[in-house]
Amino acid sequence: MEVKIADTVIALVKGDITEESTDAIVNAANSRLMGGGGVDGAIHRAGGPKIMEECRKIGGCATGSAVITTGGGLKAKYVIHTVGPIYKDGDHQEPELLESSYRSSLDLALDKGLKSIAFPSISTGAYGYPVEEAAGIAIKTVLEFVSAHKGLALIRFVLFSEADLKTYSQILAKLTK
Ligand code: AR6
Repeated sequence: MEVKIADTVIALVKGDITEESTDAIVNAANSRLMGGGGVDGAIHRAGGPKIMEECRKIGGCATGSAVITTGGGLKAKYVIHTVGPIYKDGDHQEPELLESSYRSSLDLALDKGLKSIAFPSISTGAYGYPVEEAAGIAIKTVLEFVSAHKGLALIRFVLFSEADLKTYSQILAKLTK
């Protein structure tokens, strides 16, 4: 599914984000930037040790913030590492922090002059964020961002399962009708 808002295409696909050739792909990292499982593990495996070397130099990233490294051996030129919140019960600033993860990543892409960016479903794996709520925040944040900022031609969500793609698609359709 895809929609165009102002100058930006927002696209939803099912796939493996490590294969994306957007200018940047976003990593759902942890605050120590030390790698892990899920999408983080897949990105470091596919991109090689250079990304981890750069992460070590950066040293860490607060929850809700984002940092950038090169893409190592990936097709994407850059990896934007953001740290989503660990979901407890929704009353521990999880929505604000998740919104901040998406916004910080988009700000960084714009500051770097990038034209395209691919996101995974941040926080909805190991960090346990209920996917429907997280998808609502992700899509709403992206829609607000593209109405306020020119410069990004493509924002793509790369969802790992058919169920997640369906959830994100329903929410994008609802928020843009
Ligand atoms: N491409 C796209 N999406 C993927 C891929 C992939 N190759 N692999 C997994 N996903 P998670 P989090 C999906 O756990 O919840 C790590 O250990 C996955 O199915 O990767 O933010 C970090 O080091 C899910 O829908 O990220 C942190 O410690 C989504 O990506 C912690 O996990 C996010 O799942 C971060 O947890």
